[in-house]
Amino acid sequence: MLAVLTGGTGGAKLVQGISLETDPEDLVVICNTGDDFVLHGLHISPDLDTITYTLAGISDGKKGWGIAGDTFVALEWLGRYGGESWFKLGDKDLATHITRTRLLSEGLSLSQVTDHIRNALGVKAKVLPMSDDRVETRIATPAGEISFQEYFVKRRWQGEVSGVSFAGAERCRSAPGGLDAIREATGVIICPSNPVTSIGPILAVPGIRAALKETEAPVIAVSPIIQGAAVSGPADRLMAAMGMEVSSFGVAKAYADFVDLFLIAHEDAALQEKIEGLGIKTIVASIRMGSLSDKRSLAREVVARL
Ligand code: GDP
Ligand code: FO1
Repeated sequence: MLAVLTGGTGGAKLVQGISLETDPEDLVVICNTGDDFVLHGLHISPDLDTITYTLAGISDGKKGWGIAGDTFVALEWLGRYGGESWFKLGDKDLATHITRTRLLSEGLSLSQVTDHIRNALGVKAKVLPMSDDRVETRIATPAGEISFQEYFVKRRWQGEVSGVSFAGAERCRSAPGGLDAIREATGVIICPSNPVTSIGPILAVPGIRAALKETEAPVIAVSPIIQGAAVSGPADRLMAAMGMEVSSFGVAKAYADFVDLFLIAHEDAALQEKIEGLGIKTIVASIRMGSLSDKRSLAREVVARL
C-alpha cells in the first residue's frame, strides 16, 4: 500500500498520475483539511473534493478545482439574495457540500462522509482527511488574521503575510487509519503541494511527523518549487513569510527529518549537492506536470524509487 500526503490542485496532478500508474485500491491519500471553511451554512472541504473529483475523473483540469463543465446558476441566485459569491461554487459541486453538511449533522465523521462521497463517485483509492477534528489555517496580516480562503481566493494572495497558524491542530487527532497507513505503507509520497499551507497542516497533526520518521517505508517528496518560484499559487510568498529559503533546498530542509528521497527539477540541478548535504538522496527529474503524460511519467519515476 502507498500512502500519499497532499493538498489540492498541485498535489492532485501527481495523485492522478499515481492512480493511473498503480492499483488505486492500494492507495491511501491523506488530504489537508486546514483550508476547510463554512460558507452559506455548508461545510466545504476544497482539498478533499479536488482529490476525490480528480480520482473520479470528473475534475476541471483547467481550473484545477471543481467539476468539469459545472454551471453556476445557484451561485448567481445566492448572490441575488445577498449571499457571498466570491467563492465560485458550481451547481454539481454544491450537491457535494450539501451532502457533506447533511451527513455531518446526522453525526457522521468527516472521514465517514468522505468515504461516502468517494464511493458514490466510484473512486477506488481511499481518501482520508488529515483529521476528523476542525483545524483551521489562519493567515496573519498587518490588518489582523484572516481565513485561508479569504487570503487565497478573496484577496488573490496579495498583501503582506506575517505568519501562518493552524488553529486546533495541537488538540486534533489523526483521522482513523491515517497513522497506520503511514506506518504500514510500502512507500510514502509527499506531493509537490504548498509546504506551508498544504503539507504544513498535515505535519501539524499530532503523530503524523513521528509516523513519517518511524515508518520503515521510503518517504519520497517532489519539490513544488522550481528555480526559486512556485509553479502556481503563493507557496513562494508564504515560504518567504515564514523565513524559509525559497528554493527546492528550502522545501527539502523543512522535510529533512523524515524524507529519504527528494525529486528536484533539472533547472535546480545545481542544488543537488547542497540538498544531499541534508542527508537526503536527491534525484534530478522532469517534475513539471503540464500534460497527462507528464503526470504519468513523474508518477512512474516516483513509484519506481519505492
Ligand atoms: P492547493 O491546495 O490548491 O494550493 O494545492 P497544493 O498545495 O497541492 O498545490 C500547490 C503547489 O503545487 C504549489 O506550490 C505549486 O508550486 C505546486 N505545483 C503546481 N503544479 C506543479 C507541477 O506541475 N509540478 C510541481 N513540481 N509542482 C507543482
Ligand atoms: N479557487 C479559486 O481560486 N477560486 C474559487 O472561486 C474557488 C472555488 C472553489 C470551490 C470549490 C473547491 O473545492 C475549490 C475551490 N477553489 C477555488 C480552490 C481552493 O480555494 C483551493 O484549491 C484550495 O483551497 C487551496 O488549497
